[in-house]
Amino acid sequence: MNEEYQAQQIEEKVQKLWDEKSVFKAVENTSKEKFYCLAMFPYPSGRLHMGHVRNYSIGDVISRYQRMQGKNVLQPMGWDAFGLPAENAAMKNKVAPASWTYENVDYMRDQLKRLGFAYDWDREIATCKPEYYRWEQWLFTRLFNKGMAYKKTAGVNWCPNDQTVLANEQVIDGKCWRCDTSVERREISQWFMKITDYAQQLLDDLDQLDGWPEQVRTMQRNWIGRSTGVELSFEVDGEEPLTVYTTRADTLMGVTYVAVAAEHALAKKAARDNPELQAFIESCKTTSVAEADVATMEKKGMATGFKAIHPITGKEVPVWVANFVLIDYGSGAVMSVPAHDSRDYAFAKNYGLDIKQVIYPADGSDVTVESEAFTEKGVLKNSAEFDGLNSEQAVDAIAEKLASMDKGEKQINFRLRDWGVSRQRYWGTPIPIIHCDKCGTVAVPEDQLPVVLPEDIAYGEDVGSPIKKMPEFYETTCPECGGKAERETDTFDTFFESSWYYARFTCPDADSMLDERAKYWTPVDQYIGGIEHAVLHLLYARFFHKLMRDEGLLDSDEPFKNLLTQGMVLKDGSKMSKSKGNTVDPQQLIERYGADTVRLFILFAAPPEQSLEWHDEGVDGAARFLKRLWKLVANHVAAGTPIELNVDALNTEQKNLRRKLHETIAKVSDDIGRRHTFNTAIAAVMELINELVKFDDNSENGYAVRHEAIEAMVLMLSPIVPHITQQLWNELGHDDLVVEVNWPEYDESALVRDEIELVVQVNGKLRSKICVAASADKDSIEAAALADEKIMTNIEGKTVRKVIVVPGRLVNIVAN
Ligand code: ANZ
Ligand code: ZN
Repeated sequence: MNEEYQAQQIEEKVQKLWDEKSVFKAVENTSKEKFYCLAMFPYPSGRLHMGHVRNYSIGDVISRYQRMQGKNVLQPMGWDAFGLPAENAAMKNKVAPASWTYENVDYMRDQLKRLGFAYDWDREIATCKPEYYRWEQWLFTRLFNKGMAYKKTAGVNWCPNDQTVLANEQVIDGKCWRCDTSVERREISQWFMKITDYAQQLLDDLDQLDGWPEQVRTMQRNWIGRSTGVELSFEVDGEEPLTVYTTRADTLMGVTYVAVAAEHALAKKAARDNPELQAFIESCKTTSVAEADVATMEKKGMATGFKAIHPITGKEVPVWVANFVLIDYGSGAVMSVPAHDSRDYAFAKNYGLDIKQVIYPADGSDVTVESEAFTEKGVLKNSAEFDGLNSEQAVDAIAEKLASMDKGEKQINFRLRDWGVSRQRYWGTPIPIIHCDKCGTVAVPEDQLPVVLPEDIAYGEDVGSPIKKMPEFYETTCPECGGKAERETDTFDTFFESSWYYARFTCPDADSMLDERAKYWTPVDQYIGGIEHAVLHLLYARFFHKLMRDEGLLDSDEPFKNLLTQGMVLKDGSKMSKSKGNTVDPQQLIERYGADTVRLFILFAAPPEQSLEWHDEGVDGAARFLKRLWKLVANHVAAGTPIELNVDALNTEQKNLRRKLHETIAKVSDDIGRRHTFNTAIAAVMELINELVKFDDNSENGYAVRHEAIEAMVLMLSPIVPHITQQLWNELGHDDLVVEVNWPEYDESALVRDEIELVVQVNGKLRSKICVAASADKDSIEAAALADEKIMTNIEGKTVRKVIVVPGRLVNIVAN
């Protein structure tokens, strides 16, 4: 065996071996328990970054470990290949987004291969390929025909720089998440997916997901935002009654005005002969519709001149237009209770509107609304027949009263809105719809799918989508009347592709969206990715899973059984990113140290859920560890050949080493398999190595004990550093593949301690150590301590006053 560890050479050789034998090809096999492990696929931005290396190393360890547990493992990889960066790069470098993307894919695929991840590359998917996106087009046309996808004109967040619509979640503090430009509000015709039809299921099924971090489940719950309230109406003279939704019907008697959204019909009507109001409504359009902004934005409004009639008192209250009322939540109108709602309070103070307190603390203490709203629940006053009720009772009583008057009823509301999926960008999946003047909106028939996005396009400075200017793309005939018609030129939000790729990996060559293989492999047993996807990507994928289930394509309710959200990779305390210029290029490290060192370092540096602070010295440390491992095995191999271990003839030292080994196996199995704390697993193996280095016993049984330990250690490290361990495994005399070997099991009998070590102190100072039988009683421990040679010398000439025995730990002798 070579004296020196030569990473590059070994890694090349081992990877070739895996390739030749198609070791990671996953084949359906119903006689074996399956394990589907998936790390979120990358956007092909150009090169891998450390976050990718971390994500994929975690997934690879779990996959390899599960395989050694005897499971039939699927671990695929692919590319989230559509999206805006390709267009930006195209404009900058004057290359078509397609060729830019494919070049990046080729480079990054090589990088992943170089890192030795156990992927079934035969299942590789790139979402920008028609063979992939045709099936989401197919699903969309089915959903369109079912009414689950529809078009409507909606106020949208518009990024004037990227020239596209942004989802609410893509607006951060009123700015575009990508380019930081202030977002505007625009009214345009858009495609929507009726995710709201699944709101209750998406909420309920979260209860099944006990393999997810609680924090992520909570975020999803809040995003779905189910509330129970009351929907009630105010009469408006000469107009349709004004419907409002409230979660605080108990405050009804404190209503002093009502407010409608700028887009509300009543606002539009009032603005007809009121130019000032018209101008105000226009000005509201520059604010984004992102709900997150509502809390912090300045509360602005204007009176409409309309008066509404309070449903219970019959008194008139003014109707205002307010910028913080959202058109697509509830009914787009609110009953305003400035005494008990902070937004209404700020607004009332701004415009001198009445403030009427109707809720008081339940404990009888006094509170006023002179300087701020009192937003807690309590007991009603100034509320006529409802006085004295507490908030909960009042909600019921008021709801009942309104119901009896036919003016309101209890209602459940969700904050979740339908998913706007249209993007005005080029590099995405064409929405498979045809617009015909005669027949309206028609889905592209199945036999005309896919609608292929032209890839060979000239890309210039123009930020607009080139297919919007390509008659050869959009001119078509109507599938219904055969007349001239136009294709939709918007493309899908790229979340569309990432919502079902996990399912397509199970049958990437299927002649339909999914085939029977999908039922075998799904759900994903372990999903791994960044916490930044805690809400949207995961919610949309859960939604798609249910859509596909309801098409009969899947037979489970949820896509991801267990979820691991990995922490960020930091340098000098902040996130590694190109813009901060603090990135470490994995490629250079791989070239310098080899893949195993990089993998070992990234897994050792922190537990996967926590952020990982980058230290260059850490990489050196990992490299030294592998050298040490190599040397240990080389020395062992040079010292003899394996012989059978005789468990009944072990001396104490040999027993101790064996115990350490089996304790380590137990710990590492739990750390990798259950806790996913790879760092502590590695630390445990390091300790074992220290013991092995110290263990200098070349007797037959000594050699055999060390051999057992070294073999088990090689197997335990193999999911983490798969190349070096394969080579060492061969050097140890095996010609099979480590991945195909079973994970070592610990031997219960080796864990039993028949002797324990005790510290012996004289007057509180450590003087010696003794070994006693684990079952020894106090008297025999005392006797053994006093008979110890070092102790005898130490207490010579002194009188023993007292001997204290702390079982399992120490003996203290008081002598003077
Ligand atoms: C009166 C009231 C009094 C309210 C009070 C709150 C406190 P959640 O819990 O998120 O469902 N609301 C209703 N529709 C709205 C819209 N389109 N735009 C902005 N705000 C709207 O929120 C429900 C509450 O949000 C409702 O209860 C309503 O204000 C407001 F002391 O009604 B409330
Ligand atoms: Zn037609």
